[in-house]
Amino acid sequence: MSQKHQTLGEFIIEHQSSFKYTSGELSRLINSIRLAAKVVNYEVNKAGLVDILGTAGETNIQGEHQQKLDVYANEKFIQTLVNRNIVCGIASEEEDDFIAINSNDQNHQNKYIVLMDPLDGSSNIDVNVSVGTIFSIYRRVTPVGTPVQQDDFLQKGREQVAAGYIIYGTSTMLVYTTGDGVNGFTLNPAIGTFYLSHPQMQFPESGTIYSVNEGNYSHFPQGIKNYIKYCQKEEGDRPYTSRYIGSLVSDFHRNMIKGGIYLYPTSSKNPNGKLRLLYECNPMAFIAEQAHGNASDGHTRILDITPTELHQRVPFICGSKNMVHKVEEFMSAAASS
Ligand code: AHM
Ligand code: MG
Repeated sequence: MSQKHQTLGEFIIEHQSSFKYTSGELSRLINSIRLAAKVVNYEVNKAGLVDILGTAGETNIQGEHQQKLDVYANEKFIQTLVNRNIVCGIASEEEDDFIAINSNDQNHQNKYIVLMDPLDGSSNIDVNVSVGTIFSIYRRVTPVGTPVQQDDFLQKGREQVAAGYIIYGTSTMLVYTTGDGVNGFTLNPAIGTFYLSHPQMQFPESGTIYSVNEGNYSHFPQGIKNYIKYCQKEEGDRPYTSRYIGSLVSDFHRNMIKGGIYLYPTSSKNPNGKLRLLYECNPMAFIAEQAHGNASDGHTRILDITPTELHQRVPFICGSKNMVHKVEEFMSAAASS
């Protein structure tokens, strides 16, 4: 099939056989995410028109205010996955604990679990800045037909079978990997169809963009401060530029296309970093590695970290390979000085 006008649906069918566990279950799961993405996209895009903006009045487990659209996106993704009877468990940034699906039905044969951040960067919604959905998919490790357990969710990132994000931006895109490269699909809103627009996406090996909340500079570890100073000091052909949207999916997406690095390090305000390992860092790290980029906590590969809890936070440094290595060099130099 010509890639020129290939839809996401066609792409999923065409690539189903290249997936090593090829039962069609993962394809159906990605199709469900595609459907939920379209529903959420519709709602995000009309957010300015209806009175859906603002705080829902609830607080999530991290003590943050939830926007109404966070709640809506969370419900839509969960509903779609549950109604289509496609997964055995779901964990979400917006849910205190994981959800076991059909836990009392021994005939329930679903093997996959999904972890997600249904609407990341949601503090940006009120000001019409791009937000995103992030998802991560694993095969369960406990026996099929039994209720899912915490162990099914606390797997290392390198065990992911698929991961992706949806960016609700100037156009809406779904970008995902099943471990065979990264492909991006753009939604044609007139007909509600995603088309392959960015085949085999790759981070440039090096870049000139660094994305970090520099307002936290004085609280950063010395290695990160030194790296930022290194970026700021223009020398020869090293003209770095700073771009920070404050919406992980958008910053990551731009850096993957143009070449750059995203940093959310530890700080005295956020001693473990801010971003969550299981449904923010791991999926983005998997996508980054599949796109020839890199992701680290400053010392360790993100995908090798052993999770200890569902809402665990880690420092996150992700982007063009050479830039991530440079940060690791600065981190170890600062640690040994
Ligand atoms: P959220 O899950 O509460 O939306 O927080 C995650 C977001 C990321 O998208 C973004 O990169 C980061 O938090 C911005 O944080 P800060 O405002 O501290 O720079
Ligand atoms: Mg988030």
